[in-house]
Amino acid sequence: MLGEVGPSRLALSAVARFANGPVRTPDGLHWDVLDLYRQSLDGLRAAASAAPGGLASIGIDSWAVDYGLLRDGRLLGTPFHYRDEARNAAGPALVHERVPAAELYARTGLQFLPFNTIHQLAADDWTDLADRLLLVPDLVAFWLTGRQVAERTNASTTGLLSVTSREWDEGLIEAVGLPRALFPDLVDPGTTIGTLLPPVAEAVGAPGVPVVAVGSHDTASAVVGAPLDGPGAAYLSLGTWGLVGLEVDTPVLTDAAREANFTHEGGVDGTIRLLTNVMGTWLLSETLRTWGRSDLGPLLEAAADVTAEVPLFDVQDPRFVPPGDMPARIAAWCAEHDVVAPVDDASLVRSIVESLAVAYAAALATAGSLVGRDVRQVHVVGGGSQNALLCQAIADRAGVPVVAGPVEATALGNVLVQARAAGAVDGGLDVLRDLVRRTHDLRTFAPRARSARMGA
Ligand code: LFR
Repeated sequence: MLGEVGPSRLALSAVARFANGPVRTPDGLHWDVLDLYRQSLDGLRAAASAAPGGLASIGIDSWAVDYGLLRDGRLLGTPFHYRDEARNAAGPALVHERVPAAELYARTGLQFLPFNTIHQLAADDWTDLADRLLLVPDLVAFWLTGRQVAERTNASTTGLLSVTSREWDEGLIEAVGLPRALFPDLVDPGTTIGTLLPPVAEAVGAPGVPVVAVGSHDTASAVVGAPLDGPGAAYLSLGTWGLVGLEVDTPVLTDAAREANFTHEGGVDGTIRLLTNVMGTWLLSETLRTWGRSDLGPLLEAAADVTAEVPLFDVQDPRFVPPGDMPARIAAWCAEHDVVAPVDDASLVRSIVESLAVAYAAALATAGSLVGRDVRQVHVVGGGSQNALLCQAIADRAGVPVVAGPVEATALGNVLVQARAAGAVDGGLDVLRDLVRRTHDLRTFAPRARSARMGA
């Protein structure tokens, strides 16, 4: 994405896009990280040639928790995908026998997810071979600049960062038996990581361009790009996952927060995202993949016309996390719970949409009660904000307006942090969000009474 930013200007253009899917080999589920890097270089070349005055800087973000292990600067094997079933089954118990879950929460504030980096590392028998661990955006930054750092927002998803000091929790690293030297120096968003290595600069046609740390966890950048105004504005960053929560200044390390599985992810400018991971559009995309279809639009249209009640199922059931046949898994869930399964494709899609909306509404209510805030509206950002049927269902089920957009909140948050580091904009998150609001069309979905739904 190429961004242009000024005091009253914020524009993005997509110069390249590529698919990034899991690859299964006999030893497990992986990311094709070399293809990701090659595609990134192609994208950077396209961006450099499309930028009128050349590139001012480059910022990298990706999903969280996954990492490459290196020795002497060389990648050891192909990074695992956090949806790998075997590692997720093995890792948590190995950690919990050394450090109880409640202590982990008190130290790191991280919600329990089987794929938190700390759990993955416990199930990874190559950590002894490595002298460095880099999370995915940090790995790409290393290949671009030769500098090894850990960007702090993403580091907060490892389960090894202290929620209070925001430094590596050395006691915890030792308790789980990992070498301290694996973990590089932390940097905050806005810091220059380095400049493109000369051969890279030549390959992409961008000599001397700096790589600047941004909220390298995609959700951190998405929430910068979410035009929240005021404490009553919640967010739902809706892509593969639905990340639902509130931005807070201080941790809420209560039993209630732990039991509700609310996390404390590090945000830009020292903010904290008190949120929980809910299933996202993964259910829809895996359903489409199972059906051999690529276009969700017609299915959503058909789903919108369904007037009969559709079954509601628990989208948080762990069976839906690995890639696979979601229609069959939903049918199995319904059979086990004495619920009549959706009768056709349109009803199945409607059932997914309504079940997701119920889960988001519940998470919004919990977020409000944990912080003691009245949630007045929810900002839905990311690809899922284009799904009008889902946005309306969320408004209806949560009983608050949904403000949908921007679709590219993550890329906007990324370029805004770079632009601020370069001096093109000046101010706190409120100023950055105000610029988003002034430059992007947002669509509001007002909640409807129950009688107005389901075509009644
Ligand atoms: C969203 C996201 C979530 C994280 C999950 C796994 O893309 O980054 O925030 O929990 O992916 O990394």
